[in-house]
Formats: sequence, structure tokens, C-alpha cells
Amino acid sequence: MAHFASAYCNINTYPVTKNFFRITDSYSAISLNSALQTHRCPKKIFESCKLRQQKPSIFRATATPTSKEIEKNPLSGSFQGDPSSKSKKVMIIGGDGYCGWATALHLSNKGYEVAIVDNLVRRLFDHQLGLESLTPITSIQNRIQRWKSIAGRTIQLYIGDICDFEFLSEAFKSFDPESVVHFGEQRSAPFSMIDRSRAVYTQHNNVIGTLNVLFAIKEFSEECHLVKLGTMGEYGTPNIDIEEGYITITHNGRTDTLPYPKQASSFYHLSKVHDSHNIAFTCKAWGIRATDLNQGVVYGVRTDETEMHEELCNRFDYDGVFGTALNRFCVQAAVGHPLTVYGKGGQTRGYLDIRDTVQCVELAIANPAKPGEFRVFNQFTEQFSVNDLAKLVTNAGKKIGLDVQTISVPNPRVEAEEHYYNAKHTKLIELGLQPHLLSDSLLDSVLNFAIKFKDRVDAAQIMPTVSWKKIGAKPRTVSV
Ligand code: NAD
Ligand code: USQ
Repeated sequence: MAHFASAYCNINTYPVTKNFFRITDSYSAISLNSALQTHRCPKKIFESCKLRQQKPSIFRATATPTSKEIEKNPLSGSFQGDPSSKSKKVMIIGGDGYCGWATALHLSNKGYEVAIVDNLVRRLFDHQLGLESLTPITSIQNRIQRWKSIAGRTIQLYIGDICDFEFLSEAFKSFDPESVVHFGEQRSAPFSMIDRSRAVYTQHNNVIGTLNVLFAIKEFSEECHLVKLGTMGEYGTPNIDIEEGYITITHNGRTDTLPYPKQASSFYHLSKVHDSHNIAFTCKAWGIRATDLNQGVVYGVRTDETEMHEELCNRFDYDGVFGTALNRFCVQAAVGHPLTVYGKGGQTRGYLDIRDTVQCVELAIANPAKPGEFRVFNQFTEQFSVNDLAKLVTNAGKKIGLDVQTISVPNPRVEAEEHYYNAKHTKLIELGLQPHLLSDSLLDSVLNFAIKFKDRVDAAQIMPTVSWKKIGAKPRTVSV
């Protein structure tokens, strides 16, 4: 089955175009070149995407630096390596993305041997849709070189698509990971609801990519622990407490512990449900060891490592397709745009600071699942409704002199706007997670960060443009 993404240009502002290309696998992105050239794709992305037409591309930096190299480095004092974990090899799929980049640096700083696997498709989506991170981000190659010059640590880089099993096999055989952290998916619910082609792309990319990772573990690294990023959205908003992965049910006098019911509410969230089922099945059938991290909505941008140099800066999305609630609200407050509460604003979700994302992943790796075990952790630290977030940002904004307004936007999604929500999240705390809770000072710092980059904000990207109900089979090429 071919998987593809439409390259129709910006759904908001670009003119209608007939350009369309398929991203099938690494070898057949023939019209990709012309599409990228037409839209003046930055050279780095263009070159990276061209690589998809070639045989698996494996970029490797030099070996881990010697202690002498680390000593010479002015920042080597910040290296927090733990000798017992130094030999641990961790492959980070999706390591050029928001959660993946922060995690790659964090684990490298902690002494893990890290390899990033990424096809850079996220940079391409931005280009196609005319979006840009609030923060300027440099190429993955520059990021890795900068990290080496600062921390003296090598991160290996494998550029390619995990839906291409030949590429993934080469990466596995060459790096031989002990843990794989899988962030490498199309992760935006609105993106998956733009049109049929984006829905198909999302489910193909995510489900087949994960299936390939499972096969690669079975074939090449049977002992390897899979740490897979799932989502709290798999559970939906049931009218009972949400457990961590499993629920014990007594029915007609018999009792069993079963996977917690899933009620996802976008084609993206549904792809995660299917991933979870495939992983659970292969744990049972092949003895794979896996941890599904059902993560809530992530906010913030700074981690200890990304702060070390501007070229290590993480991406920060604020647009209506990839931007998530709290990050969007901080940027909206910074530029004087009213906070966009969808519908009644009672939608409640779990949230966590990106510094806790990296901690949780580290804890999951350091305490692996047993062979055959399919573990599920709910990865968030606090619950908020959208109205709660709007109030918090309004108050924090006032303290730094911002006049923050809120508007109720007709909800572009189909979701409960007032509902019960109480999700358990104790397993990562039991493993040692020390949460960074959303305090005034933290909100101040995210707001000030947004203010620092406010000249880069494209106000036309703030309002939502993707409607769950209006999704159609027809390729979406223009704004609604
Ligand atoms: P992101 O879009 O910033 O990063 C994803 C990365 O994966 C990108 O660099 C992209 O190029 C890469 N990728 C996608 N498909 C690939 C493929 N087929 N082969 C190789 N690389 C591929 O997303 P993120 O915000 O960092 O999210 C990472 C993971 O965490 C996702 O699985 C997402 O579902 C999950 N998650 C994110 C959040 C959040 O708030 N950001 C919350 C819960 C769960
Ligand atoms: N929302 C608003 N206004 C906005 C943006 C969002 O009211 O301007 C509302 C949405 O309607 C939704 C809630 O805020 O009810 C969360 O939306 P979001 O865009 O912050 O997050 P979501 O689409 O759920 O997706 C994000 C990530 C995804 C991850 C998910 C975790 O993009 O990868 O899986 O958070 S969770 O929400 O727990 O499923």
C-alpha cells in the first residue's frame, strides 16, 4: 500500500495549486523534487528529502569522544553521565521533533549512546502548510555538530523513513540498540483531519512505521525494549476514572483484567490505538518487551540541554494545526491575540512540561519491561480544562503587563466540551518522576519566551482552519 502526503501548499494563504506528490517510500518520491522546488524548499530539507530516493542513508558522526576531549570542553562540567548507563544504546525514532530532540540531548547528556532516526518529514509538513516554529531551528546536522562541540558527545544520525523496512533494518543492524524510543509519527490531530489523503497518510505512517519497528526488534534485537509514545487521547473522555492501560471488570459473575476501552477522537488518535493493539499482540506472540507511554499534552520548550546554545533550541509550534493548547495560548497572549478557547472550554486533558517528558522516557528506559510484558504508563503530571488554562495564562500575563482576552471559537472538533475526567498517573511517579508543575513562574518563563520571539509570529496561522465535520475525500488545497 502506498502511503502519501499531499503537498498542496498552505491551506490558509497559498494559492491553489495542482502540485501533488506522493511520498511512497525512500525510492519513489519522483514528483517530490518538483514540488519542493516549486515551493522554494530550504536547501537542507530539499537535500534530505532527495535522499529518500536513494538507498538507505546512514549518516554517522565520529565515535564517542575520549575523556580528554570532554575535559577540554568548557561545558564538560554539565555532563551528567552515569558510568553504569554509558554502554546503553538508545535509538530515538523521531529525534528531530519536539519531544524527540529534547530527549535525544537529555539521554546523550546522561551518558547513553544515542542514535537519531528521522526522515525529517515534519520539517516538510511545515513547508507544505506554510508554517514555521516560533523558534528558529537549525538543521539536524548542525544541531548534532553543535551538541558535539558543546558537550563532547556524539549522536549518530540515520536519515530515513521507518515505513521503509530496508532502511530501518540497516539502521538496526548498524546501531544495534538496547532500547528504542519511538516518537516518529505524524502527531497532529488536526493534520489527520484535513482531508482523506492526510487521514490515510497519518494512519499508514504511524501504524506501518510501528509495525516495522516491531518486526525490526523481532528480527535483529530480540532483547531490545520498545518505549513507544502513545497518547492519553486513546482513552477519550469516559464517565469513569481512567486507569493506566488496564481495567479489572466483573461481568456476569466472572472477573478479568482487560485493556482499558479506547475511544479516540481523530484519525491521528485512532492510529495510536491501533499501534497499542499491535504492540500488545507482539508482546504476547513474540515475547517483545514494550512500554506504551500514554502521554498528555506537552508544553514548554526549554530543557537543560537545549538551553546550552541557540543552535540546540527546540521547535515550538503555535499554529492551528501543530500548536497545542497551552503553548498556543502563551504565544497568543504574547502577540495580543485573544486566547482561542474551542466551544465551552470544559475539555479536560492531562498536561506535562517537556522537562518531564525527557525524565519519563529516561525512567522507562532505566526500568525496562520484562520480555513479553506490555506495560502502559499514563504520562502527564496535572489535569486542566481549556478554561483553566485560559485563566492561568490571563493571570500570568497580567503580572507581566499583558492585557489578555479570551474568545470562544466555534469548536472545529467533535469532542465533549463538559465532561468528567479523572485519569490515574502514578506509575511514573513510583519510578521516581519528579514533576515540574505548572506554576506562575513557569508560565512567566514560557510567556517571556514567546515574547522574545513574537516578531516571528504569523498571526494568520493562529485561528483553527481544520474542521472535523467538513473533512472530505477531495484534496484540500485552499482555506475554508
Ligand atoms: P513532532 O512532529 O515534533 O516529531 C515527530 C518526528 O518524527 C518528526 O521529526 C518527524 O520528522 C518524525 N517522523 C514522522 N514520521 C516518520 C517516519 N515515518 N520515519 C521517520 N521519522 C518520522 O512530534 P512531537 O510533538 O515530538 O511528538 C512525538 C511523539 O509524541 C508522537 O508520537 C506524538 O504522538 C507523541 N505525543 C506528543 C505530544 C505533544 O504534545 N507534542 C503529546 C502526546 C504524545
Ligand atoms: N484547544 C482549544 N483551543 C486551542 C487549541 C486546543 O480549546 O487553541 C482544545 C482542543 O479542542 C482539545 C484540547 O484543547 O480539547 C487539547 O488540544 P491540543 O491541540 O492541545 O491537543 P491534541 O489535539 O489532543 O493533541 C496533542 C498532541 C498529540 C497528543 C495529544 C495528547 O498534538 O500528539 O497525542 O496532545 S492528548 O490530548 O492527551 O491526547
